[in-house]
Amino acid sequence: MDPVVGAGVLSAVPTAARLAFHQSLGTLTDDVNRTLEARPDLAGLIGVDNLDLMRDNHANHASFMDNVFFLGNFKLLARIVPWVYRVYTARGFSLDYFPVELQAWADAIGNRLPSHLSEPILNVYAWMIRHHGDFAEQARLPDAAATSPALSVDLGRFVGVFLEGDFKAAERLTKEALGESPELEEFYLWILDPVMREIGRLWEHSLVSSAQEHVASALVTRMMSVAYSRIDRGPTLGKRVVACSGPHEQHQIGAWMVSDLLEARGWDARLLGADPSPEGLLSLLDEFRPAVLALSVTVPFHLRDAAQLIESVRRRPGLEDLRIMVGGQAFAMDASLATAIGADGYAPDARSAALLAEGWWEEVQR
Ligand code: B12
Repeated sequence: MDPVVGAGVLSAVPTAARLAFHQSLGTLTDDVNRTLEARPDLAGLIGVDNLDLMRDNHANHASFMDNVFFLGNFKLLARIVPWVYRVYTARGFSLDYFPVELQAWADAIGNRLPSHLSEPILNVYAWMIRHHGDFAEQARLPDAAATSPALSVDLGRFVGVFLEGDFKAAERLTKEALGESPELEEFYLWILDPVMREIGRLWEHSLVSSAQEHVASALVTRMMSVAYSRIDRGPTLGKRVVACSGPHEQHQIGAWMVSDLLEARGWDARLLGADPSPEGLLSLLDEFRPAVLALSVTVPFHLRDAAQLIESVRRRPGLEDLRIMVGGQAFAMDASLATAIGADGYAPDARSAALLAEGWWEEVQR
């Protein structure tokens, strides 16, 4: 059975229970680490030299569940769990680790929280444990390699040169695919975006290391800087946008693309990059007075932080007219998350982000 469909049976965790869970995240994570580390069969469950990876998984699990309870979105839970199974089994974890881990969370929650608060949370854990087989099956389904949305190029050649950080070769391949003076939008959306998606897919299957992923990201940012320097700027006509990633979010290439494509359409853009300080962002909004804030969120466990940031922007006197759009892969599985975190709009890619901002600007001018 597809767990995404089955997740419909779960009911929202009441506020008091999810706040108690939120406040106990550190303690619960320590309990789960201790329980797993005390098991004589640990090496069989997580493989060799994987203790830090297991602790990382527990920290991420805590943040992720906190977000799921905050959003009351169990389809998100059902969609992410197979990804977790895939990533960790590709790194030597046994499938048997997951029900053991989930039971350790259930025991820790049962021990630490009073029963009227733990009960609704334990229902969710019982459901996850019951669906272990379904999650394992979903994780085993083959996934297709990323392709360019409009070009029939061999992305594998690009992936190879990006993983080596080979600027010259990447430039040569780009010119072969898009001609001597590639359009910014085509270069970003038809080449860089799918190439990075494919590198992510390979990382997920442990076929690419984190170091290689970093090398590829560095090359992308170098190539984007060169492309950016060629933008033909006209007068900005007062159209102002601030673009950044959400709090704690390290993925920033998407926000850069949104910012650059808006600049190419005559917007005056301020790009803050990754993990901005909420206070710094608010001060910039006060001073710069943009019409649009474009916020990028990739990792689902950063959604709660993004929601809190949006809430503080909404409460800020003087920013009542600011429109907030969100995008990034956290919304790819479920676009309704954009409204759930308080945004005015969502766009699936940087081109549609630019069109949405233009539409908003035209509305204001009328
Ligand atoms: C590069 C990369 C990194 C780099 C980021 C470097 C940088 N300077 O940005 C580093 C190494 C830091 C990193 C870290 C991590 N990463 Co990473 N990363 C990637 C990778 C390979 C590419 C990301 C990227 O730049 N894509 C290209 C951009 C252009 O795509 P995009 O952001 O989606 O943007 C497009 C649209 O979404 C949209 N858009 C984006 N932002 C916005 C904003 C608005 C307002 C709008 C309207 C539209 C919009 O427009 C863009 C262009 O069309 C992806 C794989 C993938 N599928 O993308 C994994 C991926 C995102 N990472 C992943 C993970 C798990 C992580 C880590 C948790 C673990 C790790 N790998 O170390 C950490 C988390 C760090 C953190 N705290 O945020 C997972 C997330 C999976 C999930 N289910 O959550 C992915 C999907 C890999 C995978 N297949 O498993 N990562």
